[in-house]
Amino acid sequence: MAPVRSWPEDVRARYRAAGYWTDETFAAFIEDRTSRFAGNLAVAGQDAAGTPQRWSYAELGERARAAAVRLRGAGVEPGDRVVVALPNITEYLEVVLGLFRLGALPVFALPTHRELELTQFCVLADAAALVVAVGADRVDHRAVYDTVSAQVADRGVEPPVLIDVGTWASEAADTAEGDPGVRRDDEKGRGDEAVLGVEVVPLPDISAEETAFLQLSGGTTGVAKLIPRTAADYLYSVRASAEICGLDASTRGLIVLPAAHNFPMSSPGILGVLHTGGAVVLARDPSPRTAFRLIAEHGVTDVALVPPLAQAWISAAQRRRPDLSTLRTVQVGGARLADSVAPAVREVLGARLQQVFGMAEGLVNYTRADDPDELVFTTQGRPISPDDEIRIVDAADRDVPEGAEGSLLTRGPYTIRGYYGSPQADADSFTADGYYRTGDLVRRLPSGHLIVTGRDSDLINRGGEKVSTEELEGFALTHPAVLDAVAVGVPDAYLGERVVLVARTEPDAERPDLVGHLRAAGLATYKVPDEIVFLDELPATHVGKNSRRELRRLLATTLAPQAVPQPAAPSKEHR
Ligand code: OOB
Repeated sequence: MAPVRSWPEDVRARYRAAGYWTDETFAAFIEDRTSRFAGNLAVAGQDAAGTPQRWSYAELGERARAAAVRLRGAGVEPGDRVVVALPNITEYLEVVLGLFRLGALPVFALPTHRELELTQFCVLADAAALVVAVGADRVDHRAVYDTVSAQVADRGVEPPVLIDVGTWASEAADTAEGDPGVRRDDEKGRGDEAVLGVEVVPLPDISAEETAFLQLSGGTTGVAKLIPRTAADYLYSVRASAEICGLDASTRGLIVLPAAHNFPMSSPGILGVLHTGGAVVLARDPSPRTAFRLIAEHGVTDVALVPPLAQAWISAAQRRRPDLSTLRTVQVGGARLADSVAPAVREVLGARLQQVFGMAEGLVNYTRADDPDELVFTTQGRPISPDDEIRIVDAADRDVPEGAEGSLLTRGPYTIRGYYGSPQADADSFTADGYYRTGDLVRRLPSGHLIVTGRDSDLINRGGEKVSTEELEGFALTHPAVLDAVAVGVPDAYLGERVVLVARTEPDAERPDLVGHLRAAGLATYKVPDEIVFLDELPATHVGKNSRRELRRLLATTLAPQAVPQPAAPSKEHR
């Protein structure tokens, strides 16, 4: 395993003494919760073939043990890294819990990652296996795997083996006939001792403070980095999140974002629900139609959304008037929710809004249940832990005056001190005394709540004038015809960067006069976009956030003066 810069021993001792860090490993967590809540419903969803599944905690535990045996049969050893790239299907939980049970380390890729990213992850993690679900979607996973294998080999690393969970359900059905005690592992053939449900792999010999899995750095720009998380730090954030968010055995948590992303996994997400004995409801796709059906069918109480999805739900709910009466909390995070959209969560979806500002590297902030609306609508919450250390600094790393905008630095009991085997990334992203440089610009209120005002790099520098993309987007979103808006800086020979606002409207809607709208809002002239581009759809990152990088690329090719307009070029409107 690659070296990792970790917490100093005195800090570890402090986190243990405070009760944040316990000895519980993921394997122990799974064993404990699946027996403690044995009779409760744990999971409802579809398997790779689209067959509905409902598993109790007892069955989930049994499946985790069986998956551990199966994974070991496929050549995965304790300590191995395994890249998991699965959609929100029930096999995802079998695989992840099975890897933890075996003591192997999941590397949480997303189902939309392809050759380029998967090769990067396999090389960075020196992965023993790549897990996909052939047949679960229209992707030719075998062809992707062949390319990844070849590219990984080209880079001098042993290629991963392919593990296809697309066949797991049918193999189990072929050999089990309903009785888990006689299910057999086909790879080993009938007759030997590898009988699933009978053979059990030993509990892994790892401590809770060792790296247990690798998350991907979620920034919408930059090169891939792997984030090493331990059971001690991660399960602390899960327990504390579940408590802050009020989860209990009655929780029905709908997972519409990619299950492997940090937000739906642990804030409080799947792990928070399993911690408290509630049920995880997996949505195969994030459309409002599917989600609304699942909410009514399963009595969903909690869901986590990114802002574009929250807006899609709000506009769909206004049209369709679905039964969302069981919904208690709609969490919105991952990107800045416009203040102007926030009230609609209660008005239209009938649920409490909770803003979540987190990062896979650690720090997570929540608005709290007893916060006044003003804070819930306009801030991104405050940190989970009293021991989350926050610094807000200027370009020279000096603390800014209280309440002023600055770059957010943080360290704490569940924020990493270094990436997985990337000394260069560590030097760039951490201070000498261990603070993580989030890259986010924030302001802090006296209550401790943070307002995300932008990214260090999301300021458009228009001839020396700084334009906050978030601010501009917020104003654009106050126009009723604008469904979504992203402001980006596009290279400009005169200004350095000029401001382009990309707005999404209904496909056949008349183009709104956004320049007039923004001027009327009293926005400084330098912030009024130099160009406005209307698109029916905005390019998205793998987790569904608007992708600024992809937009910049699109704009550079379709809007650059030297570029020949493409047939599918977006419509332009110059001011
Ligand atoms: C979550 O994690 P990542 O790793 O995909 O992205 C982290 C970055 C943050 O540094 C920030 O730039 C942005 O995403 N972000 C937000 C935000 N939540 C995340 N920016 C503004 N407002 C928010 N509410 O995105 C993530 C991880 C755990 C929980 C929630 C989100």
